[in-house]
Amino acid sequence: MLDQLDKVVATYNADGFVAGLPALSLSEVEEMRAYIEWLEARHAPGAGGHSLAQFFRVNGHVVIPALAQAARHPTILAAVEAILGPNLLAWSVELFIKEPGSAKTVSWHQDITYWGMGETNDEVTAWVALSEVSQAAGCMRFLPGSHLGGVVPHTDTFAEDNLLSRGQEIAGVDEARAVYGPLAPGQMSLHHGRCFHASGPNQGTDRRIGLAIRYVTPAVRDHAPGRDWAMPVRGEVPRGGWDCIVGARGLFDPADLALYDRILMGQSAALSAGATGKVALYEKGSAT
Ligand SMILES: O=C(O)CCC(=O)C(=O)O
Repeated sequence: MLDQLDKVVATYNADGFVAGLPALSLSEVEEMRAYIEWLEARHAPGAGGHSLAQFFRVNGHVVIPALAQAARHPTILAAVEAILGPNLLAWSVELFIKEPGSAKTVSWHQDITYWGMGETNDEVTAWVALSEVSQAAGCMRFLPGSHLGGVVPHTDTFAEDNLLSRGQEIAGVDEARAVYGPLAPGQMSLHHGRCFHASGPNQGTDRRIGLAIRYVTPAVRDHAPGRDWAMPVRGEVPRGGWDCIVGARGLFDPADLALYDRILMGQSAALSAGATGKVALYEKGSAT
């Protein structure tokens, strides 16, 4: 196992991503998917002035216990710890869902551009497949080695079929060098916040469901301005820097809903910085 993790770290350091790693068992996938679909059937309006769709895309772990729990999964944490070290916090838990036949895509981007964390290496996203995430289903593709440079300019497009908050995109990516990262249900990829990545439409017959968990270390806050919130999941709880949260206490708990508002308000300035239009995803009442 340790030997395998060494290889994972070496690939991640060289390429900025690694795909096809085991994360959840098939029964865990089934349980999580069934729960997500139960929420969609019963709780689509959401709570506290936020739609379920917004909770799914932004900080779901603050109000939905199963998403907070997923960020503590030992198999995922073992791989993330091999990359980031023993002290880990979950900054965000999100779902990226593409319905079968949907034209939704994700343009080429670097995650960290608008996170208000500078260009840190102390973060990684674990993206876990909760369905078959093949090339036809619109899996992610990555540009190997692109994390080794800095953050490059992004242009807001606000394109309707773009799943990103402002449809931001990097121009002129050499797509011929891109590598697809297909995943079987329960597998995950890990990617660096500066690694260029994108994904195409879902041309399959099933939903494409991905659970993206963004991990950071205490060190991220040493040089970042303002304040920010994260949920310690392994190792020491930071004594400063981060505003530490425990994660959802119950589904849409009133205290968590109030915290959700504070976090969204606190983070939205960075997440919407420099936008050429309204970034609805980070506004209360977003139907996203
Ligand atoms: O789900 C996708 O296709 C893209 C997800 C993504 O950009 C991310 O997790 O950083």
